[in-house]
Amino acid sequence: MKTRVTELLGIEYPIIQGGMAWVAEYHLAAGVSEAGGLGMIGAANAPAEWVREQIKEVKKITDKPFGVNIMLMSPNADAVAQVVVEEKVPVVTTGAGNPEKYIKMWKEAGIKVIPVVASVAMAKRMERYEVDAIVAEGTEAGGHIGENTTMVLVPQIVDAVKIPVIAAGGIGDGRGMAAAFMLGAEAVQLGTCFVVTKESIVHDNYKKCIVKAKDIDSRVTGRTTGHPVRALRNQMTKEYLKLEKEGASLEELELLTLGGLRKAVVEGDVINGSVMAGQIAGLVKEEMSCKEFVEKLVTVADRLMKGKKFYE
Ligand code: TUI
Repeated sequence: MKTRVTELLGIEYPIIQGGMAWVAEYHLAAGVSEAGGLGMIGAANAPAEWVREQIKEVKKITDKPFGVNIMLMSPNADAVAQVVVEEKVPVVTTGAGNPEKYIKMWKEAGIKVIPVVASVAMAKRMERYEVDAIVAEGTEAGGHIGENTTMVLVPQIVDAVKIPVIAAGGIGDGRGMAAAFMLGAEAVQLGTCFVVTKESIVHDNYKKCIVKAKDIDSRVTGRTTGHPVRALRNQMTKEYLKLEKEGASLEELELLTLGGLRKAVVEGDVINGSVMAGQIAGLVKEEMSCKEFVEKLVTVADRLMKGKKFYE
């Protein structure tokens, strides 16, 4: 399974872990990197010094490559952008915005830069800034999302740019991985499946919610505010969507979601908290180690890409 992405990043398998807020801390990142993929620390809204500590902890556990995901809407994005340079992080992915102002600095520091995008226009723009690869994230993904599905976004971005494309959103097993490769992707990024791994430190209630989820259990809040976010349906999404329908103010809506992800991940309050997950949650049935999961993913994808049947 060698592709331009495995070559670029120096990883065994073309699999990247999503930079999920509160979830993607050093235990998970090290677990995925040790399994042969690219583990990520999700900086989200965290202070830069927290990110620095996480980087140091990953390096204690593994010598393999890893990365940091920078959420560009964070008030700490500028400071985190500096920390990844100081700590010589091998790979940076970005989300929820345009990373242009940092790219030159990161490239000069030898960092591989991989923005997550949700449109062809943004992918082309990033290519002009000489980024190393692009993650094309479909609306099936959890958390902050764009409009296009992975099925339509990936081939259009593959045709629009020359740099490698990594598919994300709705990928949950070897079939999804093989399908993404058929669309022209050279790697996949997964989030939801890695939430339910042994190395993931999320509250057990959060893992149980994903394992119990059915295909129709995800909701998108915040379409009216311009910040659509996908999470599993619960009391919070129900109230949020009701308020949104009633034309509630941004302040009222924010009050409902403030700290919601932390509440669910750390405290296990999966009723009032925000249980962000992708549409593929319905496919996730058991907790595995990162190594078990990655190996199963690769084994099935490899068989399918060699023309063998899934069920043989
Ligand atoms: O970033 C994500 N997913 C996220 S970030 C996050 S933290 C958060 N929590 C609550 C509310 C909002 C954020 C949770 N999940 N995925 C990557 C991603 N990036 N999806 C879409 C985009 C994106 C959107 C617009 C990338 C670029 C972009 O460009 C806009 C521009 O500036 O032109």
